[in-house]
Amino acid sequence: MTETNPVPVSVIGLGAMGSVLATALIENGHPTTVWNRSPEKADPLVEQGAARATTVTEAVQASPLVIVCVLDYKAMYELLDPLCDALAGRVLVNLTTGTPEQAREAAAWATHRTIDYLDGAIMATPPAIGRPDAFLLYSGSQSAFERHEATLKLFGDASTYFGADPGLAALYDIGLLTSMYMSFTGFLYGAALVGTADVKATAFAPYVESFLDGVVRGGMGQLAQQIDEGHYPDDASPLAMQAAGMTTFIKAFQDEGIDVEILQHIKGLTDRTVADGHTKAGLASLIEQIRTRRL
Ligand code: FVH
Repeated sequence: MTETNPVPVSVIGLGAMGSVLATALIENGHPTTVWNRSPEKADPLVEQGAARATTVTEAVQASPLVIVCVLDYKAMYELLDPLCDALAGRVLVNLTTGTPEQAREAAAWATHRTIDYLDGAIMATPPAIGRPDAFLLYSGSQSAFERHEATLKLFGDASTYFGADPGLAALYDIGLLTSMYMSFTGFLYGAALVGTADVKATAFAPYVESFLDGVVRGGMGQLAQQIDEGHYPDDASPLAMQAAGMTTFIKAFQDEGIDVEILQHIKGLTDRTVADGHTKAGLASLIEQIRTRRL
């Protein structure tokens, strides 16, 4: 997608991610100014056509749209807090990973300084940036998103704006990544178990893929509906039955000398949910225990 008059953009932070973001902008005709703490990381981008800023202030002043993608929020504030006058009136898109609370604090920090703040979360690895399936999540200033949507979609066409609460992008980010970590970790546990009989992980993986595709993907909608309604009807696989099954799973892992901590945790959630009376409900009812803070 090439715009008629591509907006000038400044990219601050040229690590693995910031560099590919800058490349996507340069390749799509945006006048792009770059700055990085270690200046040599700007060299390849300058060769591609970017303008080098020698100071962060110079980078900010070069464009109405400023994108920051650094290691963490501490680094972001170290760089930008001293530059509030230069940032005032510009759009700041922060693609640094953070918590929802950090995003909300940053939005308040920005609003106080008349900076138009959009928070973003990148759901892609650097090589995937710009691919049609890549997506980023945005929340915060709606006007900033709408004004720069075409530019921001250069990074990932499937990108989505979630609304004015600046913490939403980070919430979705962490929710999605948690789902990913737990899915992959589940596979690792399964692979460790079948591996005790010399079954290769590559032989096991297609069964897991098919099982996840069918049972897990197929059941997600029903789980979600029950969670939203806060109503957990009798299930064909009632929790009381599942709790007994989990005891068997744990024994199978213990027999092979494999770590059972995660399974025991899930069993604990299940037992407490059953004790709360959800004996005939399905897995969705575990959310009541998951929501309960345990110190
Ligand atoms: N890479 C990825 O797969 C993930 C995908 C999802 C989103 N993350 C987040 O993106 C942020 C940046 O990640 P990155 O991959 O670019 O990280 P690095 O290559 O390690 O580059 C870090 C940049 O941050 C600069 N930096 C660090 N501390 C400071 C500081 N105190 N002052 C100024 N800049 C700082 C660093 O500069 P330098 O070390 O090159 O001088 C890099 O430019 C991150 O939030 C991921 O969670 C990426």
